[in-house]
Amino acid sequence: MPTAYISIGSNIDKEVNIPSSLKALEQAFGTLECSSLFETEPVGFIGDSFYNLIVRFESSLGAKEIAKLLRQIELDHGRARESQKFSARTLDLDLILFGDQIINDGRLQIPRDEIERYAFVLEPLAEIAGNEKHPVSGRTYAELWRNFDKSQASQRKVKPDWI
Ligand code: PH2
Ligand code: MG
Repeated sequence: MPTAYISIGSNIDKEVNIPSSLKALEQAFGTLECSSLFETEPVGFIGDSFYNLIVRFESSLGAKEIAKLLRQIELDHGRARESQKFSARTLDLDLILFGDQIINDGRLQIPRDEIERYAFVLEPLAEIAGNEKHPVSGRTYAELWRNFDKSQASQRKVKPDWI
């Protein structure tokens, strides 16, 4: 079964939405492995800080089915349907990787280019999958994170008592 990696982000009621989303993901997909939780400054706009993390699970579902379930969990958590990319959000769930699959059909992009672009995705990914290779570049996530320009990134690991 391919391994799915989901990037999770929230900057509205994040102390509620993150643990609740983890419960919903576990119900939908089974056992999750989680990265550390990071508190991160918003990238691309000014606003409240985010919680971001990466989870992974194995799944016999297809990428489209997984993405559809993620959309439903977002909506269940009060996500506005047509929210702007660079705006506050209750919950953002993105399928960023699915095995070695490469998909670009206009709706789904796997691997997501956010992996190489944003510290809030790459740092937690490198933490739980450092030795795995990016299916396009062939570089490991540890290597990508080592070479990442961290001068703009403002984030730290946090451990709230619900984690
Ligand atoms: N998501 C965005 C835009 N900016 N910044 C942080 N820190 N974390 C996010 O998850 C995030 C963001 C669009 O999805
Ligand atoms: Mg996103």
